Amino acid sequence: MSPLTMSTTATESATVAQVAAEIRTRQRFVLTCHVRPDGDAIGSELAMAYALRHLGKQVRVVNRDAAPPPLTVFPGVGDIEIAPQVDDPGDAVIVMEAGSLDRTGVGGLDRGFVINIDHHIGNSLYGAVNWFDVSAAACGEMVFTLIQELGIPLSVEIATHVYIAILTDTGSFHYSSISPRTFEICKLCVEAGVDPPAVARSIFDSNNLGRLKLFGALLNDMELDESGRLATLMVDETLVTANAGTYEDTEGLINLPLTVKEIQAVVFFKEHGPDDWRVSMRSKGNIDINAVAKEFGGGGHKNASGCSATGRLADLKKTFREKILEQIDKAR
Ligand SMILES: [Mn+2]
Repeated sequence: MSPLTMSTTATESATVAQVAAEIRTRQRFVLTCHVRPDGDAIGSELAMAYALRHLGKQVRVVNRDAAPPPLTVFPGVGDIEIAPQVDDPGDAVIVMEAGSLDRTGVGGLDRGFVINIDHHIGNSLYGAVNWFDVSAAACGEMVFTLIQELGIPLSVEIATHVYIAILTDTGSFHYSSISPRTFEICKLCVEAGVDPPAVARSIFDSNNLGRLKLFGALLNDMELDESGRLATLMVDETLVTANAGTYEDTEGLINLPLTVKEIQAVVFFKEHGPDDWRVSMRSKGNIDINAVAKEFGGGGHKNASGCSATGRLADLKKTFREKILEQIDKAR
């Protein structure tokens, strides 16, 4: 993928005013986010889509993967195009929540004018304009700021998607990335008509029985380190098939062990092929789980991060346990 001409230096973020200026002068937009989108990715995109349409812009939202099923009840989710390729990148492509252009899984974006909006540590600054803020609890916070900068009123649709982005990306207000601003934004969203209990019920209480049973089976096999502070979970094709579930059904499982008071961190291994693993990690408070993910070329946030790793599971478990326990000790 050829890098585009940068209007900012490699380590410097554009300002929200610069991003707003680039948006004002353009008319046709393609919005996208990372593969296997989460609530922040979908919420950020759709809040932005509603905002741009308010300005009379033409907007397409194109993702490689469908939104998580619990989100399908929210406005605009049904209009997202699912495609691996974009033939016409419009006047600008706004990429949200993606550390690199490859992370979108959508081809053809590099031919457009790319505006990169992200709050992850280690964004590769692939855009013509790169706006990043690692202090934002969600990309949705940045989108909110941008919408304000553009002078667009907070409709209930925009507010709903900003709220979804924040609610999901903070792990229901559990992660250390939360700031007073997070609540200021949520307050304005609620004033604009968001119904927090209804949103929470739709997102978190939409389980099916099969998924609950798969959770049960995987939790039954959960391992704890000797000190009882680190939980290890694993899923492979055999386990999924035996429980008549899918890999998508394991979404959210990783957060459950952290509800145990003594457990400080979780590592979850998902098999993607022979000796090929996707590793997701979660931690509490000051424990920097992202430091471990970074060592394996991954990334995310201090309390929620992930990477890929190859090797025998027994070896990987040992390696990750050691590195995570090191971080747990460091945070004390
Ligand atoms: Mn995010």
